[in-house]
Amino acid sequence: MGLEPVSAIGTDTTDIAMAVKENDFKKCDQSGFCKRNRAYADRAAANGALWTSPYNILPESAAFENGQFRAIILKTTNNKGDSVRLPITVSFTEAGVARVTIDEERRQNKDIELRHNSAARKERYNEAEQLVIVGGLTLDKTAKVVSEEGDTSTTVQYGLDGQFEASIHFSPFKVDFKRDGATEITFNNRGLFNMEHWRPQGAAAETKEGEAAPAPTAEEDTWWEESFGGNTDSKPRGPESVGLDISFVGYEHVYGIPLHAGPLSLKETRGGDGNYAEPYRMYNLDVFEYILDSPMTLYGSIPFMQAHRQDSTVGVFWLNAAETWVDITKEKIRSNPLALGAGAETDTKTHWISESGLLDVFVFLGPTTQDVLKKYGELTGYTAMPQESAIGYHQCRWNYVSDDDVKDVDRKMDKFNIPYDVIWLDIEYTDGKKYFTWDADKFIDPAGMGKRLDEHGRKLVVIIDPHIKNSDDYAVVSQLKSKEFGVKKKDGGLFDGWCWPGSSHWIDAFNPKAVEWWKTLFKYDAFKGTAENTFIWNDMNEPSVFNGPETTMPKDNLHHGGWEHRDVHNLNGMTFHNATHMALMSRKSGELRRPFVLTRSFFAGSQRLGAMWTGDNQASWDHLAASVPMLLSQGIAGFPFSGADVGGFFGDPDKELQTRWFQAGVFYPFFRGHAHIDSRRREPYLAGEPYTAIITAALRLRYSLLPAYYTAFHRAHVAGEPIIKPMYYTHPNAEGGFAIDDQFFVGNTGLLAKPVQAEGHTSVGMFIPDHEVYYDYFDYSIVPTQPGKRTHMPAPLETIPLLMRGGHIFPRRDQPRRSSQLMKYDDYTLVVTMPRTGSHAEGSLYVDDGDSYDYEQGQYIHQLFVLDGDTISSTRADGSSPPKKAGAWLKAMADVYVDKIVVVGAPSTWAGRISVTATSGGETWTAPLDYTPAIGGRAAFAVVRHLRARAGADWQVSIV
Ligand code: NBV
Repeated sequence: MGLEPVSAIGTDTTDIAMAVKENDFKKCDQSGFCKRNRAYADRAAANGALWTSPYNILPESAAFENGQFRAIILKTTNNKGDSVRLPITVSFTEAGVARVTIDEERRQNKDIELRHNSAARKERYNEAEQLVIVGGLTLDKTAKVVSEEGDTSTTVQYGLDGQFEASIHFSPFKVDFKRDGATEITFNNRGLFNMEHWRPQGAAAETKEGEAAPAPTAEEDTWWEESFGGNTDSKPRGPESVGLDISFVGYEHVYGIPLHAGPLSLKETRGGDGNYAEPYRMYNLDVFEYILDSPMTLYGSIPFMQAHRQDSTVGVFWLNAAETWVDITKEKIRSNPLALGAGAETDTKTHWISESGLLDVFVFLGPTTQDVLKKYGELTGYTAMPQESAIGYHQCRWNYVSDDDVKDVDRKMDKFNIPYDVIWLDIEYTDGKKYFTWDADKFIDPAGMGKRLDEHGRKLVVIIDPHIKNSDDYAVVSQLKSKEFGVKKKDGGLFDGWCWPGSSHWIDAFNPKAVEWWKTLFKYDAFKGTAENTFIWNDMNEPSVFNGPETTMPKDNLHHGGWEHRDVHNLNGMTFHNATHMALMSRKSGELRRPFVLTRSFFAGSQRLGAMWTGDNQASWDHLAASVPMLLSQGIAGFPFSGADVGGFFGDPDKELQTRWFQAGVFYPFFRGHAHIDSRRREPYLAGEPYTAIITAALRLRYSLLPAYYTAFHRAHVAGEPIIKPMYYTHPNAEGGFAIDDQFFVGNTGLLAKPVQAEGHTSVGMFIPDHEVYYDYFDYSIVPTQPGKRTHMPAPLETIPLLMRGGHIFPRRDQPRRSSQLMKYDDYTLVVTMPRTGSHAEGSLYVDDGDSYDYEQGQYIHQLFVLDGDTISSTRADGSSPPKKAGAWLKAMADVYVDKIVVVGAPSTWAGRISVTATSGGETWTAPLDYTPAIGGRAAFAVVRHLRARAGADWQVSIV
């Protein structure tokens, strides 16, 4: 960009941005394979009982051994009885997960030779597992066949105590998955299983020798070639889609398959009042200015779905990286006597359709949402423990224009006492969009800038995109070319397309050697000006290609191993994110630090690599409201480290919107303010009073809750728990909450938040899921509640509706400071909330150095806090012993205390007590206690001060 003024930059880029609109993206009937499979479903429905699926298991091929059922499915392809052989494997894992994999047998027949002399691979894509699955595949050797009905079916019992069963029916092929004898999930019950087998071009019609083949039918005209928006996709392998109906028996709600801008509880997609008319689409695309309440695809996808009814959650994970569509319909059924519970009168029927690849589906039978998430995480990995700073506030805009600008923002945030941890640089920091370079006129001393930030524990994130400028004076591109690390065209030549830098090439991060090369570019001495406190932002990795079909890469492009882009598209973003993640791990030998990499595009497994955000939203109230269900959806799809641009990317939020957005953003797991280059500056200190003060108070709330957030991240890291949790997750039997997606609990703190998401609103109706007592977070008043009903909560602009559920304990750090790093060794406060009945409350604290992997060697503090009657205790949470040798961080933590305990709803028997007795490691001491009786609607509370109980030690406090 050189010396161009900011406004000029803005005009250029916005023009490009505005050019893309909804109609530039495919609907199902503009995507050949989707249309064909939907039509197949329509034909099946129209034929009703007369419809027979042409897929049958060959009884003599069926065998069960060592936790796996194997057989051949015969697909009858025409009325002459010709058939195709499809090997099926149903695997049962030790964790009680079933996996159904169906491939197509390769035929050594020149008829199926590829039409083009294409370099594309001939198998169905079968490498998604290598990139996505990291564990959980050990087979359950105790799984056993419990009934074999001659030639008709095999039933396998598996899972803990043989709780689960899979009944595999042969003719037609169908599988019923059962828990405790009741069918929860069925495959191919509606007969929509469809594997478009390989065939020679022109093979559709039965022609006699010498006769010309008839013109293709409407169904066939997209088999070998397909055009959309002026782009033609050649299909060297012809039709090869895979479709399957998956029904959730007795389940009214389904969730997951992000990223879509719609409600958490997914809608029906076959038209009708309030429903969508299009299936949910998963094909990672740069859909800027996206529309809300839509099944349209966005930047990332996780083909993982859960179904929920009272007290039961089950799930499926569709491991396929090609373009995928999912139709959803719901059908009222007779009451199912075995499947009791609200919502059990409805079946949710889904129809999954992918363009290519294997059929590969994992089935989780619950019964809790957490069981499903834990097992999904064992397979695809859990959220990486973040850099501690990464869960603080991030200040971003497109663009901070110079190093002086960065330093100025940094200074002003301090001047206004506004905490933040990370400042970001968007694409304009580079020399002409050549990543790994700096615009030397504007960023005169990047290293000095980084150093200045480091002085108060702050970090810098710079953007690195996957498009590499095709220019003569750029070493990165010459290396990419000479080493052949770029994505290729269908003819094997290097692919070039158009993106920010103009003509560009794309790194093929599927290629392990390209990843090795990518790593070299991030070394401190290669990417000059970066340092330990520099982290990375990966944008545009869907990939976004301005002149490509649907703003992405042609599907017939080729990747490492000869796979077509069509096969791997949805994995593309993750492979790039992975390359950058690996690169940050190897910037300097001997330095092993946790990377922080934000990605826009993602797939199942991306949670292992960093954070995501919801892309280019708008500065409008409806986009603020849309962010909450989107992030809840990410959380229950195993990728909770997620956020939305606070303030909205496009446009200028008014001050009320900006303030409310911050009040919501403080709860986002990834919390970043960001703005388009054409928008007005909107750093929090510019808002003016009272807004700046209100935003600052919100930010302080986040910072005081960082210990609770970090603890929640640890739960995500070890068990796949969401960071912010929807009602159906925390209250699986509270039916009224199953579709609620505008409020959430934070981790296991019992904090229930419902940020204001509408203009001019000064109150909210908060859904109360249970009989527990709820206290207002800020004034300790007992909120009058009725379970299953909404409670009216006043919420003037300066207020965030936030409740504390009785029975919890959560850690805070109350000393306001400028960054999380400056709080590293601050003392803790514990907040204890007395339950409605009894006097038991629980919570925990997990903390480590927030930067290294030393926690894997026991360098962490993890304490469980319990209130029982008049005693509060802290004990090591996981039963392990502390490490023999404390490292520097753990040593420093020896002087960090739980110094204050606030007990909200303290019993009146504590009135008049003025001290507590603390014991730890044989020592006993006392600390002062203040008891404040209840008054009006406010609960009584007690505060223990100057407790000086070591955060990392076991102790007991008795209020006697
Ligand atoms: O790099 C510029 C922007 C970035 O600010 C935004 O966050 C990304 O989602 N980027 C998209 C490219 C173009 C946006 C119109």
